[in-house]
This record gives sequence, structure tokens and C-alpha cells, in this order.
Amino acid sequence: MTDTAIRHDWTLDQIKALFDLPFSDLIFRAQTVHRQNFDPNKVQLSTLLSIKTGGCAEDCSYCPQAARYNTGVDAGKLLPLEEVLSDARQARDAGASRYCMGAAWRSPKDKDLDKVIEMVRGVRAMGLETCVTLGMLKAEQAKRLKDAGLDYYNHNIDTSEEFYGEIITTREYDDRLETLGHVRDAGLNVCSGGIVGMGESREDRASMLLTLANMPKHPESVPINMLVQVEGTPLFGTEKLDHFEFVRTIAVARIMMPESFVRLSAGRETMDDALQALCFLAGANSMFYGEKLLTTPNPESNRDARLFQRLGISPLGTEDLAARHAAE
Ligand code: SAM
Ligand code: DTB
Ligand code: SF4
Repeated sequence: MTDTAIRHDWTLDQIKALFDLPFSDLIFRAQTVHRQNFDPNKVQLSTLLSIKTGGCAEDCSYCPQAARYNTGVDAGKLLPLEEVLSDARQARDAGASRYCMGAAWRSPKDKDLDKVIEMVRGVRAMGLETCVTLGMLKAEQAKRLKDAGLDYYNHNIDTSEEFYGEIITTREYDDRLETLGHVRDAGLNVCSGGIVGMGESREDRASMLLTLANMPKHPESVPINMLVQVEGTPLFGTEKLDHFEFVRTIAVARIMMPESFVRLSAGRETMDDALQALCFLAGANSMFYGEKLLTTPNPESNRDARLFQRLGISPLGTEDLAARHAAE
């Protein structure tokens, strides 16, 4: 069987059969697909900034930024433009090719969107690709972001439709899909994936990937986050997911969405180099780079530079990371 076709007709049984393969067979299939579509030694780097932190009205049970959980994350205001631009400049100079701005909103108000649009324009003018994640959008808001030159909109479906109600009650799965439809219709690139390690079943992981791959067009970017357990959130203390199951999820995503960037996202801080290497072998070719995600830590840049050097990986679109960190 070959995995070359771009398909939008996956069945749950077919996806479960991929998950059930012996580990080496699954990784071989994923690596084969990966090499047909990408340089296996290049990884795209995105840097994140939380432009509006905490105080969120939603009840996402994984999230330290929900106002209702006591997590020690203080609610802040939307950051001033200059602060965002100076952080973006640093990210570019450290080797990132895309800059992602996240806001802890259920959905943005039009006056907030005006300010975010200024940020997008400024970051783009530095030669970086831009991504924002602002919650649910109306169709006109997605169009305004596109007109401002935004490259990607991140909006994760997070888990399967079946498990969604266990994780979030303040919105519906269909609300997520509706926003993703507006983003696609506006002509923006779609970044959508989810979180594993939330107590979901393998079938839920398969069902989440089915929803993503059976969209009329695959998301260009598919972040696979390992739950970062934050004290105070309802999911703190959830049984940890087997590392090989995380790698399997990446491999199945790679096989199902051969031309998409699959991002090894949250959770790297607690992964050793060997596990991250397995994720790249399974077809992950993008990651978050920089010492912080939104509110939680990410590996230090010089640790990532060393990892890339050990594996012979270089960042997509920029020169060798090791050279940038040679002096450290
Ligand atoms: N408020 C907007 C929304 O929910 O779409 C944008 C920001 S929200 C923090 C972006 C994404 O971060 C979520 O969809 C979720 O996938 C991810 N996320 C949040 N908390 C996380 C955690 N503790 N571990 C892993 N991923 C997390
Ligand atoms: C995504 O899929 N993961 C990022 C980004 N898109 C916005 C966010 C991870 C957040 C992890 C928890 C935190 O740092 O607050
Ligand atoms: Fe709010 Fe987004 Fe966190 Fe949910 S994931 S609580 S919507 S910031």
C-alpha cells in the first residue's frame, strides 16, 4: 500500500489500523511519506508571544489562562504595539521564520482586532511570517485579517468531537469548525491541531485526526500539543500519556496529511532529546522556538541549537542555528 494520495475520505477504522501498526512499521510509513514531500533535515521554527494573557471567560480544562481556575496566571491587558514588535525582532534575530501572537479571548472585539492588525502589519514588515490565535472569529473579521496581510490563523479543534464536552463546556465543537470555515473562506492559511494526554482514548486521537484530514483542504499547519499540566487546572494530575503513543499520533498525522507541516508543539520542555528525535523521525517538521510558549516554559534556545546540531537539522528559511548560538 502506498501513502502518496492526498485524501479527504478517511474512515475511523483505517486510522485506528494505522495507530495499531507495529511501531517500526508505522514510523517507516511516516518517514517514507515525509521524504516524498519534505527535506527531512529541515524544521520550521515559530516563536510565540502571549499578547493578551489570562482572565479568559472560557472553561477549557487544560488552560492556565481561564479566569475561573486558580493557576497563578494574572490577567493582563493587550500589550502595546512597540513591546510586541521588539519581541518579534528578537525572535527573528534568534532564527524564527514565523511569529505567532496569542490572546486569551473567547473571541476578539472589533476594537481589539484593530490593534492586532497593527501588530500583524509591523511583524510582517520585519520579514517574518505572521500567525495569530484570538478565539472565534466572524467571517468579516477573518477577511479583515487577510486584508491586513496575515499569513496563518491558529484555531485548534483540540480533541475529538466525542470527547470535547468533557474538556470544554462554554462552546461547541461546531463553533470551532465554523471559525475554521471563515478562516479558510477568507483565504488564510489554516493552523489547526490539538492536545493529547488529556485522558482521551486512542479512538479520540484517531477521531481528531479524521476531522482535520477530512476537511475540504488539509490545514497547512497541524500542531500536536502534549498537555502541559498546570496546577489549578482541572486536568492537573491526569495520567501521563505513553511517549510512544505521542510519537504514533505524530506519525499518523504525517501519513494522513502528507503536505502539511506537523508541529511538535507544547510539551517539549519535559521531553528529552531522544523523544524529540523520534518525533522528527515520525514526520514532525515544525516546532515552537523560544524560551516561553504562552504562559509556560519551552526549552532554552541554546538547548534547541544543540539538539539540531546533534541531529543534523537546520531551521527552514534561515541559516544554521548552531552558528547563531556559537558564542553562548
Ligand atoms: N483563546 C484562543 C483559543 O482558545 O483558541 C487562543 C489561545 S489558546 C491558549 C491556544 C491553544 O493553546 C489552545 O487551543 C490549546 O490547544 C493550547 N493550549 C492551551 N493550554 C494548553 C496546555 N496546558 N497544554 C497544551 N496546549 C495548551
Ligand atoms: C498551539 O497549538 N499551541 C500553542 C499555540 N498553538 C498557540 C499554545 C501552547 C500553550 C501551552 C500552555 C501555555 O503556555 O499557556
Ligand atoms: Fe481561553 Fe483559549 Fe485558554 Fe480556552 S484555551 S481558556 S479560550 S485562552
